[in-house]
Amino acid sequence: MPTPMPHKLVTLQRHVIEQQARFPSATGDFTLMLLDLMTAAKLIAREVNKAGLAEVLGDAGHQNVQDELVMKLDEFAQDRIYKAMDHGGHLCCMASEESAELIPIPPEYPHGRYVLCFDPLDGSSNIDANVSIGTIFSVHRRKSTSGPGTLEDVLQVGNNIVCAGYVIYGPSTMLVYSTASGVSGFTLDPSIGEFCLSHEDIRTPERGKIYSANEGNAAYWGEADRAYIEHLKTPEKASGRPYSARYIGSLVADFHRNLLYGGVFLYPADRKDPKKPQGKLRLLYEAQPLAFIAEQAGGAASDGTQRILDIVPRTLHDRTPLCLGAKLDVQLYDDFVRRYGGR
Ligand code: P6P
Repeated sequence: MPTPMPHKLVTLQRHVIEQQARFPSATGDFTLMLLDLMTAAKLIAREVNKAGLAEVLGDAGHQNVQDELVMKLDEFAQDRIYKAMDHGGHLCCMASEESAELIPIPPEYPHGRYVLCFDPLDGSSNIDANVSIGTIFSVHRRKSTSGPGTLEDVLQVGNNIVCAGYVIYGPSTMLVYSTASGVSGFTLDPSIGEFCLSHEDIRTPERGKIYSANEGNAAYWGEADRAYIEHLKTPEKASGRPYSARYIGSLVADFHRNLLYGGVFLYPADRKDPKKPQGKLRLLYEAQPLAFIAEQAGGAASDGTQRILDIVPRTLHDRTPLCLGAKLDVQLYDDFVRRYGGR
């Protein structure tokens, strides 16, 4: 019995090209850049999906049978994205959660109009337990006019994002992205090596029924954070409370479930680690891209006092408190922060 196929089989390539057609002046540069990124995602998916079987777990440094250096999965993901994106002439530079400094394009390759920020494998500490993990990315247009990209090209507000998305490596591999005209989800069909449209125009519910937060950190949160989570746990029929607690500890997995089912994710500033007074999550590689997706799907994202997309990054590795998901739940968090006089 042949595999039933949807009548309207839309691959990611076709979708990206159809998006390009909406911009008559488009050169195809942006499209080719996205297709290069998609290739990297497929290669990472292949390695992640066999992680339990092949020598791709654990620490880097040991040689495999071909005398290749076997890399940890997140180093592998970083390497695959870099090698997919460094030579196409679409980027002027890159920035990664895994790299302390800005990643230049090799001088032998042309420098393009875009900047790529990415977290190559977020949640990779979960891979040994076979928990879903993900790649998160966002794209800006460069601000400088030519040549190698600069920090100024990377440290841009989220409002300037032209494309953002994530790949979730779970029971199936999905790529979810937006070019500021809604959010679409594609599921990888490994038998044909194509991402196929499976979630057209994703809209997230205005009010959720799930909250995702690591309550083990509650002693280190602010009063507003604790009061907000307690509020979501307090029965009140009209607002659908108490919400269900769902926390995987892998941001892409928690976000993706909340995006589809309706929910709010909270990672506040916590006093647990004095080196991270703004909390654990990175502005450029986690908060900004997912805030872009959330807003494009009708949701919201704030740090409790302002939209994530309005925050001006100061350094490559700025961290930020993050409330992300259903619009009314994020607005309610902001109200709690105001009511308690700040985070
Ligand atoms: P905690 C994974 O390390 C990560 O960066 C995100 O994917 C996840 O949401 C968060 O950290 C989990 O952090 O402190 O709850 O373990």
